[in-house]
Amino acid sequence: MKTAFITGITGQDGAYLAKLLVDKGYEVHGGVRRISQPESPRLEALGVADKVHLHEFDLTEQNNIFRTIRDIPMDEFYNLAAQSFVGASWELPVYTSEADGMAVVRILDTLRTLRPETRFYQASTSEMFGLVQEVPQKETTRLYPRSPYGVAKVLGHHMTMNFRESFGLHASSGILFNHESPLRGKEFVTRKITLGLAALARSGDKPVELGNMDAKRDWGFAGDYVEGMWRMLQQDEADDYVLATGVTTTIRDFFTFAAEELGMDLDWQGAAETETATDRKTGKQVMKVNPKFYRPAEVDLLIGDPSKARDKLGWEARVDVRGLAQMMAKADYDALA
Ligand code: NAP
Ligand code: G4F
Repeated sequence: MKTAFITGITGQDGAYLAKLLVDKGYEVHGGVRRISQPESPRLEALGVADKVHLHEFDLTEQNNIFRTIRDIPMDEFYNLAAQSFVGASWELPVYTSEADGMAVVRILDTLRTLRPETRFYQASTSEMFGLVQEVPQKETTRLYPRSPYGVAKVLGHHMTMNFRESFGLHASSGILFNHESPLRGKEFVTRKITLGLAALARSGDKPVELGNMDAKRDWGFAGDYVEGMWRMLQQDEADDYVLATGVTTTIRDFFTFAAEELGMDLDWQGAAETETATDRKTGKQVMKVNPKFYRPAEVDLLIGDPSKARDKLGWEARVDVRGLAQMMAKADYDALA
Protein backbone atom coordinates (compact mmCIF):
# COMPACT_ATOMS: atom_id res chain seq x y z
CA MET A 1 0.00 0.00 0.00
CA LYS A 2 1.39 3.42 -0.93
CA THR A 3 1.15 6.39 1.41
CA ALA A 4 0.46 9.93 0.25
CA PHE A 5 0.48 13.26 2.05
CA ILE A 6 -1.72 16.06 0.69
CA THR A 7 -1.39 19.66 1.84
CA GLY A 8 -4.69 21.50 1.38
CA ILE A 9 -6.66 18.25 1.70
CA THR A 10 -9.76 20.20 2.80
CA GLY A 11 -9.72 22.35 -0.34
CA GLN A 12 -11.49 21.57 -3.62
CA ASP A 13 -8.62 19.67 -5.27
CA GLY A 14 -7.43 18.14 -2.01
CA ALA A 15 -10.82 16.50 -1.46
CA TYR A 16 -11.05 15.11 -5.01
CA LEU A 17 -7.46 13.86 -4.86
CA ALA A 18 -8.03 12.24 -1.45
CA LYS A 19 -11.02 10.39 -2.90
CA LEU A 20 -9.04 9.26 -5.95
CA LEU A 21 -6.16 7.96 -3.81
CA VAL A 22 -8.41 6.26 -1.25
CA ASP A 23 -10.18 4.51 -4.14
CA LYS A 24 -6.78 3.39 -5.45
CA GLY A 25 -5.95 1.82 -2.07
CA TYR A 26 -3.53 4.48 -0.77
CA GLU A 27 -3.14 5.33 2.89
CA VAL A 28 -3.94 9.03 2.70
CA HIS A 29 -2.69 11.68 5.12
CA GLY A 30 -3.48 15.34 4.84
CA GLY A 31 -2.57 18.68 6.34
CA VAL A 32 -5.22 20.99 7.81
CA ARG A 33 -4.84 24.43 9.29
CA ARG A 34 -5.90 24.89 12.87
CA ILE A 35 -9.18 26.76 12.60
CA SER A 36 -12.14 27.24 14.89
CA GLN A 37 -14.46 25.03 12.82
CA PRO A 38 -12.79 21.64 12.37
CA GLU A 39 -15.39 20.10 10.03
CA SER A 40 -14.29 19.13 6.51
CA PRO A 41 -17.44 19.48 4.39
CA ARG A 42 -15.74 18.64 1.10
CA LEU A 43 -14.23 15.40 2.45
CA GLU A 44 -17.64 14.57 3.89
CA ALA A 45 -19.40 15.33 0.59
CA LEU A 46 -17.11 12.85 -1.19
CA GLY A 47 -17.49 10.22 1.52
CA VAL A 48 -13.83 10.10 2.59
CA ALA A 49 -13.77 12.15 5.81
CA ASP A 50 -13.33 9.02 7.94
CA LYS A 51 -10.91 7.35 5.51
CA VAL A 52 -8.07 9.86 5.69
CA HIS A 53 -5.66 10.82 8.49
CA LEU A 54 -5.62 14.55 9.23
CA HIS A 55 -2.65 16.37 10.77
CA GLU A 56 -2.28 19.99 11.85
CA PHE A 57 -0.21 21.65 9.17
CA ASP A 58 0.51 25.25 8.29
CA LEU A 59 2.43 26.27 5.20
CA THR A 60 3.96 29.25 6.95
CA GLU A 61 5.62 27.29 9.81
CA GLN A 62 9.04 25.88 8.96
CA ASN A 63 9.24 23.52 11.95
CA ASN A 64 5.70 22.30 11.34
CA ILE A 65 6.71 21.37 7.79
CA PHE A 66 9.88 19.70 9.12
CA ARG A 67 8.07 17.59 11.74
CA THR A 68 5.33 16.56 9.30
CA ILE A 69 7.82 15.29 6.75
CA ARG A 70 9.97 13.65 9.43
CA ASP A 71 7.10 11.85 11.19
CA ILE A 72 4.82 10.62 8.40
CA PRO A 73 6.23 8.00 6.04
CA MET A 74 5.19 9.12 2.56
CA ASP A 75 5.78 7.83 -0.96
CA GLU A 76 4.10 10.85 -2.57
CA PHE A 77 3.70 14.46 -1.42
CA TYR A 78 1.10 16.64 -3.15
CA ASN A 79 1.46 20.34 -2.34
CA LEU A 80 -2.03 21.70 -3.00
CA ALA A 81 -2.34 24.15 -0.10
CA ALA A 82 -2.15 27.82 -0.99
CA GLN A 83 -3.71 31.23 -0.62
CA SER A 84 -5.48 30.38 -3.86
CA PHE A 85 -7.71 33.42 -4.46
CA VAL A 86 -6.05 35.75 -6.98
CA GLY A 87 -8.33 38.66 -6.04
CA ALA A 88 -7.17 38.60 -2.40
CA SER A 89 -3.50 38.50 -3.29
CA TRP A 90 -3.21 42.26 -3.89
CA GLU A 91 -4.32 42.86 -0.28
CA LEU A 92 -2.18 39.97 1.04
CA PRO A 93 1.00 40.08 -1.04
CA VAL A 94 3.37 39.22 1.82
CA TYR A 95 1.27 36.35 3.16
CA THR A 96 0.63 35.08 -0.37
CA SER A 97 4.37 35.13 -1.11
CA GLU A 98 5.05 33.16 2.07
CA ALA A 99 2.30 30.57 1.56
CA ASP A 100 2.51 30.14 -2.21
CA GLY A 101 6.21 30.80 -2.79
CA MET A 102 8.53 30.44 0.21
CA ALA A 103 6.61 27.48 1.65
CA VAL A 104 7.39 25.50 -1.51
CA VAL A 105 11.09 26.20 -0.98
CA ARG A 106 10.83 25.02 2.64
CA ILE A 107 8.99 21.84 1.67
CA LEU A 108 11.45 20.99 -1.10
CA ASP A 109 14.48 21.64 1.09
CA THR A 110 13.03 19.49 3.89
CA LEU A 111 12.19 16.67 1.46
CA ARG A 112 15.70 16.86 0.05
CA THR A 113 17.11 16.50 3.56
CA LEU A 114 14.77 13.92 5.09
CA ARG A 115 12.99 12.04 2.31
CA PRO A 116 14.72 12.51 -1.06
CA GLU A 117 12.98 9.40 -2.42
CA THR A 118 9.47 10.87 -1.92
CA ARG A 119 7.79 11.97 -5.15
CA PHE A 120 6.62 15.59 -5.10
CA TYR A 121 3.80 17.39 -6.92
CA GLN A 122 3.59 21.20 -7.01
CA ALA A 123 0.29 22.93 -7.80
CA SER A 124 1.45 25.44 -10.39
CA THR A 125 -1.03 27.50 -12.34
CA SER A 126 -1.96 29.09 -15.65
CA GLU A 127 -2.07 32.39 -13.70
CA MET A 128 1.74 32.37 -14.17
CA PHE A 129 1.14 33.10 -17.90
CA GLY A 130 -0.74 36.30 -16.97
CA LEU A 131 -0.17 38.70 -19.84
CA VAL A 132 0.08 35.85 -22.26
CA GLN A 133 3.16 35.73 -24.49
CA GLU A 134 1.85 32.92 -26.70
CA VAL A 135 -1.55 31.43 -27.63
CA PRO A 136 -2.28 28.72 -26.64
CA GLN A 137 -0.03 28.46 -23.58
CA LYS A 138 2.17 25.40 -23.12
CA GLU A 139 4.97 24.22 -20.81
CA THR A 140 7.60 26.32 -22.61
CA THR A 141 5.59 29.56 -22.87
CA ARG A 142 7.33 32.53 -21.23
CA LEU A 143 5.81 33.43 -17.86
CA TYR A 144 4.43 36.95 -17.22
CA PRO A 145 2.43 36.88 -13.96
CA ARG A 146 -0.07 39.69 -13.36
CA SER A 147 -0.87 39.26 -9.65
CA PRO A 148 1.07 38.72 -6.40
CA TYR A 149 -0.45 35.23 -6.47
CA GLY A 150 0.99 34.57 -9.92
CA VAL A 151 4.40 35.93 -8.91
CA ALA A 152 4.52 33.74 -5.79
CA LYS A 153 3.53 30.66 -7.81
CA VAL A 154 6.36 31.35 -10.27
CA LEU A 155 8.82 31.01 -7.37
CA GLY A 156 7.34 27.65 -6.37
CA HIS A 157 7.31 26.50 -9.99
CA HIS A 158 10.94 27.36 -10.72
CA MET A 159 12.11 26.01 -7.36
CA THR A 160 10.42 22.69 -8.14
CA MET A 161 12.27 22.51 -11.46
CA ASN A 162 15.50 23.59 -9.79
CA PHE A 163 15.39 20.94 -7.05
CA ARG A 164 14.68 18.32 -9.69
CA GLU A 165 17.64 19.45 -11.78
CA SER A 166 20.00 20.13 -8.85
CA PHE A 167 19.35 17.17 -6.55
CA GLY A 168 17.51 14.65 -8.71
CA LEU A 169 14.27 14.88 -6.71
CA HIS A 170 11.25 13.34 -8.42
CA ALA A 171 9.53 16.74 -8.39
CA SER A 172 6.83 17.58 -10.94
CA SER A 173 4.91 20.74 -11.52
CA GLY A 174 1.37 20.67 -12.89
CA ILE A 175 0.51 23.91 -14.71
CA LEU A 176 -3.22 23.63 -14.26
CA PHE A 177 -5.72 25.85 -16.00
CA ASN A 178 -8.90 26.78 -14.12
CA HIS A 179 -10.83 23.78 -12.86
CA GLU A 180 -14.07 23.91 -10.99
CA SER A 181 -16.74 21.70 -9.43
CA PRO A 182 -19.73 21.84 -7.10
CA LEU A 183 -17.11 21.94 -4.31
CA ARG A 184 -15.44 25.11 -5.66
CA GLY A 185 -14.90 27.97 -3.18
CA LYS A 186 -17.76 30.46 -3.22
CA GLU A 187 -15.57 33.48 -4.06
CA PHE A 188 -14.45 32.12 -7.47
CA VAL A 189 -16.48 33.43 -10.38
CA THR A 190 -18.00 30.13 -11.58
CA ARG A 191 -19.36 29.15 -8.17
CA LYS A 192 -20.45 32.71 -7.43
CA ILE A 193 -22.48 32.58 -10.65
CA THR A 194 -24.07 29.16 -10.04
CA LEU A 195 -24.89 29.95 -6.41
CA GLY A 196 -26.39 33.32 -7.35
CA LEU A 197 -28.43 31.93 -10.25
CA ALA A 198 -29.67 28.98 -8.17
CA ALA A 199 -30.96 31.43 -5.54
CA LEU A 200 -32.67 33.51 -8.26
CA ALA A 201 -34.27 30.40 -9.76
CA ARG A 202 -35.57 29.50 -6.28
CA SER A 203 -37.39 32.86 -5.91
CA GLY A 204 -34.50 35.13 -4.97
CA ASP A 205 -34.44 38.66 -6.35
CA LYS A 206 -30.81 39.82 -6.02
CA PRO A 207 -28.90 40.00 -9.30
CA VAL A 208 -25.46 38.40 -9.28
CA GLU A 209 -22.89 41.21 -9.03
CA LEU A 210 -19.77 40.59 -11.09
CA GLY A 211 -16.68 42.39 -12.37
CA ASN A 212 -14.98 41.91 -15.72
CA MET A 213 -17.34 39.92 -17.98
CA ASP A 214 -14.94 39.81 -20.94
CA ALA A 215 -12.11 37.79 -19.35
CA LYS A 216 -11.66 34.36 -20.92
CA ARG A 217 -10.73 31.20 -19.06
CA ASP A 218 -10.02 27.59 -20.01
CA TRP A 219 -12.34 25.80 -17.58
CA GLY A 220 -12.40 22.07 -16.78
CA PHE A 221 -13.71 19.79 -14.05
CA ALA A 222 -11.55 19.33 -10.92
CA GLY A 223 -12.28 15.59 -10.75
CA ASP A 224 -10.49 15.13 -14.09
CA TYR A 225 -7.51 17.28 -13.10
CA VAL A 226 -6.57 15.38 -9.92
CA GLU A 227 -6.23 12.25 -12.06
CA GLY A 228 -3.59 14.14 -14.07
CA MET A 229 -1.70 15.06 -10.88
CA TRP A 230 -1.55 11.41 -9.86
CA ARG A 231 -0.41 10.32 -13.33
CA MET A 232 2.50 12.80 -13.19
CA LEU A 233 3.86 11.08 -10.08
CA GLN A 234 3.58 7.61 -11.66
CA GLN A 235 6.04 8.47 -14.46
CA ASP A 236 9.63 7.18 -14.31
CA GLU A 237 10.92 10.72 -14.84
CA ALA A 238 9.52 13.82 -13.18
CA ASP A 239 8.49 16.64 -15.52
CA ASP A 240 6.14 19.62 -15.92
CA TYR A 241 2.78 19.36 -17.64
CA VAL A 242 -0.06 21.67 -18.68
CA LEU A 243 -3.53 20.34 -17.83
CA ALA A 244 -6.25 22.18 -19.74
CA THR A 245 -9.21 21.62 -22.06
CA GLY A 246 -7.87 23.67 -24.98
CA VAL A 247 -11.13 25.68 -25.12
CA THR A 248 -11.59 29.22 -23.81
CA THR A 249 -14.86 30.89 -22.77
CA THR A 250 -15.87 34.33 -21.51
CA ILE A 251 -17.38 34.86 -18.06
CA ARG A 252 -20.54 35.99 -19.92
CA ASP A 253 -20.83 32.68 -21.79
CA PHE A 254 -20.28 30.64 -18.64
CA PHE A 255 -23.06 32.69 -17.02
CA THR A 256 -25.35 31.96 -20.00
CA PHE A 257 -24.67 28.19 -19.88
CA ALA A 258 -25.51 28.07 -16.15
CA ALA A 259 -28.65 30.21 -16.64
CA GLU A 260 -29.87 27.96 -19.46
CA GLU A 261 -29.54 24.92 -17.18
CA LEU A 262 -31.90 26.67 -14.74
CA GLY A 263 -34.47 27.40 -17.48
CA MET A 264 -33.62 31.06 -17.99
CA ASP A 265 -33.59 32.90 -21.31
CA LEU A 266 -31.22 35.85 -21.03
CA ASP A 267 -31.44 39.27 -22.63
CA TRP A 268 -28.01 40.95 -22.49
CA GLN A 269 -27.89 44.75 -22.65
CA GLY A 270 -25.21 47.42 -22.27
CA ALA A 271 -21.46 47.06 -22.03
CA ALA A 272 -18.71 47.33 -19.39
CA GLU A 273 -20.10 48.96 -16.22
CA THR A 274 -23.62 49.29 -17.64
CA GLU A 275 -23.91 45.66 -18.77
CA THR A 276 -26.94 43.76 -17.46
CA ALA A 277 -28.71 40.45 -18.06
CA THR A 278 -32.45 39.97 -17.60
CA ASP A 279 -34.45 36.74 -17.70
CA ARG A 280 -37.04 37.21 -20.45
CA LYS A 281 -39.31 34.63 -18.81
CA THR A 282 -39.64 36.36 -15.41
CA GLY A 283 -38.46 39.89 -16.18
CA LYS A 284 -35.96 39.62 -13.31
CA GLN A 285 -32.59 41.27 -13.62
CA VAL A 286 -30.11 38.45 -12.97
CA MET A 287 -26.70 40.15 -13.46
CA LYS A 288 -25.27 43.58 -12.84
CA VAL A 289 -21.70 44.77 -13.01
CA ASN A 290 -20.11 46.12 -9.85
CA PRO A 291 -16.70 47.70 -10.51
CA LYS A 292 -15.55 46.74 -7.01
CA PHE A 293 -14.88 43.28 -8.48
CA TYR A 294 -12.48 44.63 -11.10
CA ARG A 295 -8.84 43.71 -10.47
CA PRO A 296 -5.84 46.06 -10.40
CA ALA A 297 -4.34 44.01 -13.26
CA GLU A 298 -6.33 41.48 -15.26
CA VAL A 299 -5.51 38.22 -17.02
CA ASP A 300 -7.62 38.64 -20.14
CA LEU A 301 -7.13 35.34 -21.93
CA LEU A 302 -6.09 31.85 -20.90
CA ILE A 303 -6.18 28.87 -23.21
CA GLY A 304 -3.98 25.86 -22.64
CA ASP A 305 -2.34 23.34 -24.94
CA PRO A 306 -2.66 19.98 -23.13
CA SER A 307 -0.98 17.92 -25.88
CA LYS A 308 2.07 16.94 -23.78
CA ALA A 309 -0.17 15.57 -21.01
CA ARG A 310 -2.26 13.75 -23.61
CA ASP A 311 0.76 12.20 -25.34
CA LYS A 312 2.87 11.33 -22.28
CA LEU A 313 0.31 10.79 -19.51
CA GLY A 314 -2.64 9.63 -21.60
CA TRP A 315 -4.64 12.36 -19.83
CA GLU A 316 -7.48 14.46 -21.20
CA ALA A 317 -10.29 16.56 -19.78
CA ARG A 318 -13.60 14.70 -20.05
CA VAL A 319 -16.08 17.43 -19.03
CA ASP A 320 -16.55 20.43 -21.33
CA VAL A 321 -17.36 23.92 -20.11
CA ARG A 322 -21.08 23.69 -20.84
CA GLY A 323 -21.30 20.35 -18.99
CA LEU A 324 -19.35 21.89 -16.10
CA ALA A 325 -21.70 24.91 -15.85
CA GLN A 326 -24.71 22.59 -15.95
CA MET A 327 -23.24 20.29 -13.25
CA MET A 328 -22.51 23.21 -10.92
CA ALA A 329 -25.81 25.04 -11.49
CA LYS A 330 -27.82 21.86 -10.91
CA ALA A 331 -25.90 21.00 -7.71
CA ASP A 332 -26.47 24.47 -6.27
CA TYR A 333 -30.14 24.47 -7.29
CA ASP A 334 -30.74 21.01 -5.80
CA ALA A 335 -28.99 22.00 -2.56
CA LEU A 336 -31.59 24.75 -2.07
CA ALA A 337 -34.55 22.32 -2.28
P1 NAP B 1 -8.69 25.77 -2.43
O1 NAP B 1 -10.00 25.10 -2.55
O2 NAP B 1 -8.63 27.22 -2.04
O3 NAP B 1 -7.82 24.93 -1.38
C1 NAP B 1 -6.64 25.46 -0.83
C2 NAP B 1 -6.32 24.71 0.44
O4 NAP B 1 -5.15 25.28 1.02
C3 NAP B 1 -7.40 24.77 1.51
O5 NAP B 1 -7.58 23.48 2.06
C4 NAP B 1 -6.81 25.70 2.55
O6 NAP B 1 -7.22 25.41 3.86
C5 NAP B 1 -5.34 25.39 2.42
N1 NAP B 1 -4.49 26.44 2.97
C6 NAP B 1 -4.54 27.76 2.70
N2 NAP B 1 -3.59 28.42 3.42
C7 NAP B 1 -2.94 27.47 4.15
C8 NAP B 1 -1.87 27.51 5.09
N3 NAP B 1 -1.29 28.67 5.43
N4 NAP B 1 -1.46 26.36 5.63
C9 NAP B 1 -2.04 25.17 5.31
N5 NAP B 1 -3.08 25.07 4.44
C10 NAP B 1 -3.51 26.22 3.87
O7 NAP B 1 -7.86 25.64 -3.78
P2 NAP B 1 -7.98 24.55 -4.95
O8 NAP B 1 -8.85 25.10 -6.03
O9 NAP B 1 -8.26 23.24 -4.36
O10 NAP B 1 -6.50 24.59 -5.52
C11 NAP B 1 -5.50 23.68 -5.07
C12 NAP B 1 -4.14 24.21 -5.46
O11 NAP B 1 -4.05 24.30 -6.87
C13 NAP B 1 -3.80 25.59 -4.94
O12 NAP B 1 -2.41 25.61 -4.67
C14 NAP B 1 -4.12 26.52 -6.10
O13 NAP B 1 -3.35 27.70 -6.02
C15 NAP B 1 -3.72 25.64 -7.26
N6 NAP B 1 -4.43 25.84 -8.54
C16 NAP B 1 -5.80 25.82 -8.56
C17 NAP B 1 -6.45 25.95 -9.78
C18 NAP B 1 -7.95 25.92 -9.88
O14 NAP B 1 -8.48 26.35 -10.90
N7 NAP B 1 -8.66 25.38 -8.88
C19 NAP B 1 -5.71 26.11 -10.95
C20 NAP B 1 -4.31 26.11 -10.87
C21 NAP B 1 -3.69 25.95 -9.65
P3 NAP B 1 -8.68 25.83 4.44
O15 NAP B 1 -9.56 24.68 4.01
O16 NAP B 1 -8.43 25.90 5.89
O17 NAP B 1 -9.03 27.12 3.82
O1 G4F C 1 -12.77 32.66 -10.70
P1 G4F C 1 -11.62 33.58 -10.57
O2 G4F C 1 -11.47 34.28 -9.27
O3 G4F C 1 -10.34 32.72 -10.95
P2 G4F C 1 -8.85 33.11 -11.40
O4 G4F C 1 -8.49 34.49 -11.01
O5 G4F C 1 -8.71 32.75 -12.83
O6 G4F C 1 -7.98 32.12 -10.49
C1 G4F C 1 -8.30 30.74 -10.40
O7 G4F C 1 -7.67 30.04 -11.45
C2 G4F C 1 -6.23 30.09 -11.41
C3 G4F C 1 -5.76 29.32 -12.63
O8 G4F C 1 -5.64 30.19 -13.74
C4 G4F C 1 -5.77 29.45 -10.12
F1 G4F C 1 -4.41 29.44 -10.07
C5 G4F C 1 -6.31 30.24 -8.94
O9 G4F C 1 -5.92 29.60 -7.72
C6 G4F C 1 -7.83 30.24 -9.02
O10 G4F C 1 -8.29 28.92 -8.84
O11 G4F C 1 -11.68 34.70 -11.69
C7 G4F C 1 -11.77 34.36 -13.06
C8 G4F C 1 -12.06 35.60 -13.88
C9 G4F C 1 -11.11 36.78 -13.61
O12 G4F C 1 -10.74 37.33 -14.85
C10 G4F C 1 -11.96 37.77 -12.85
O13 G4F C 1 -11.61 39.14 -13.05
O14 G4F C 1 -13.37 36.07 -13.55
C11 G4F C 1 -13.33 37.47 -13.45
N1 G4F C 1 -14.43 37.91 -12.60
C12 G4F C 1 -15.44 38.73 -13.00
N2 G4F C 1 -16.27 38.97 -11.98
C13 G4F C 1 -14.63 37.62 -11.32
C14 G4F C 1 -15.78 38.28 -10.92
N3 G4F C 1 -13.91 36.82 -10.47
C15 G4F C 1 -14.39 36.69 -9.21
N4 G4F C 1 -13.73 35.87 -8.36
N5 G4F C 1 -15.52 37.36 -8.76
C16 G4F C 1 -16.24 38.17 -9.59
O15 G4F C 1 -17.23 38.76 -9.17
